[in-house]
Amino acid sequence: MARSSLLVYSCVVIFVLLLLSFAPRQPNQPHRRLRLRSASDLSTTSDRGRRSIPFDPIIAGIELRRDDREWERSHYLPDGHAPAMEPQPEWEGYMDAEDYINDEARFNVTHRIVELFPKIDLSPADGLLTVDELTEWNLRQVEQEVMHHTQRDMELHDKNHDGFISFTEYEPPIWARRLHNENSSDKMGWWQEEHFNASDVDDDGLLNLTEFNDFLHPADSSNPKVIHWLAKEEIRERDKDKDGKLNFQEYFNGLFQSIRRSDDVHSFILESETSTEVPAKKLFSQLDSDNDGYLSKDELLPVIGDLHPSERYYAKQQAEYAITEADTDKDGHLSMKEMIANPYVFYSAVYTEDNHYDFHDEFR
Ligand SMILES: *[C@@H]1O[C@H](CO)[C@@H](O)[C@H](O)[C@H]1NC(C)=O
Ligand SMILES: *[C@@H]1O[C@H](CO)[C@@H](O)[C@H](O)[C@H]1NC(C)=O
Ligand SMILES: *[C@@H]1O[C@H](CO)[C@@H](O)[C@H](O)[C@H]1NC(C)=O
Ligand SMILES: *[C@@H]1O[C@H](CO)[C@@H](O)[C@H](O)[C@H]1NC(C)=O
Ligand SMILES: [Ca+2]
Ligand SMILES: [Ca+2]
Ligand SMILES: [Ca+2]
Repeated sequence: MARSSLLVYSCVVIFVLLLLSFAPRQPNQPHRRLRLRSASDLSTTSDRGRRSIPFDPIIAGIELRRDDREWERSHYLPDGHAPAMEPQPEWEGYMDAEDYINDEARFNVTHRIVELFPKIDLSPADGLLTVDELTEWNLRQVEQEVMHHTQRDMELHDKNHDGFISFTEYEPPIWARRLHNENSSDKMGWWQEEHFNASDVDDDGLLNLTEFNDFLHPADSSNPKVIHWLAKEEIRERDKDKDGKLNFQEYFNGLFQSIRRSDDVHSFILESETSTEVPAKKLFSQLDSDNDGYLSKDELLPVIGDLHPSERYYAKQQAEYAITEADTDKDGHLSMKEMIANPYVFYSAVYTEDNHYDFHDEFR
């Protein structure tokens, strides 16, 4: 029985393959379809360290609404504003939304670029976009997205629904709880009380939305206590002899390699120097401002942004990428004309050809 159905199946497959191979091929006429980022694109950084930041607030809004529906389905919200619990088909919303942005009568990327351009072209409003203007735009888009996720995380952790998170309310993620329970001497400091206290900018023992966002994303915080806490964490993780500061070996084994990966610092470490020891010593002596041969917490502050890339870092990376791709006349700026001619640098699209879906994401 199983064998005969396998035989029938194989025949069907062969028949279909034959049909396909004889089907007349369309001359290369790729069809382009705008795509939404997947839910995992929204919260994670890709392998190559690029975060995909939405360019168009309309698309970002559609993605968040879709993402919210999935989130509501997977988390029970105990109080009155819990969403409808009946199961909904997977494609609901998602297909609608992708169809919407691909309906050229309703969503025309040329019109969108014309509409968004003056909102980006702000300093100065001269008809050209600089890296800085695009970076600021990207940063605003991603900050709204991050804050939206923080808001939802807050609903989960805020057990008594007073709009604040107390330390006892906060439950660290499972992987962190496992690490905290181990009584090893280099216990991870993340999600512990010191991290919480650093995020509590007004010391009232509770985190509001802004403070909770800083707690979840310390590298993006403008609260100096959080940045100092990050610097202290860096020392604690690498301070093998437990003297509270880093000697050259402690700095060289690990910390320096992490800094080196950052583009900004890399440019000032001369490429011609082949040995890593030389640039490592150079950076060490630059950071060691009191020349005592050790790096203190305060002396690490200048490189905290390189150790923990912030959203601004990714926003700038994406702005530079867009300019490289779309700056046709190579003057280092983007005109509206250049953007209209290269819309898929800003709008992710999938190319379909001969029924093969060729995945093509501009921001990966
Ligand atoms: C979008 O609008 C422009 C200008 O009105 C028009 O020329 C173009 O054909 C439209 N694009 C699409 C894909 O419909
Ligand atoms: C924790 O400490 C206890 C007692 O000091 C010891 O028996 C145990 O092995 C330790 N556990 C870990 C994971 O190090
Ligand atoms: C955090 O702050 C509270 C007071 O708000 C204090 O009681 C507690 O000891 C602090 N914890 C740490 C680890 O600093
Ligand atoms: C949270 O509290 C801080 C400090 O009091 C304040 O600056 C911030 O605006 C507050 N955020 C919100 C969302 O209320
Ligand atoms: Ca507070
Ligand atoms: Ca020093
Ligand atoms: Ca240009």
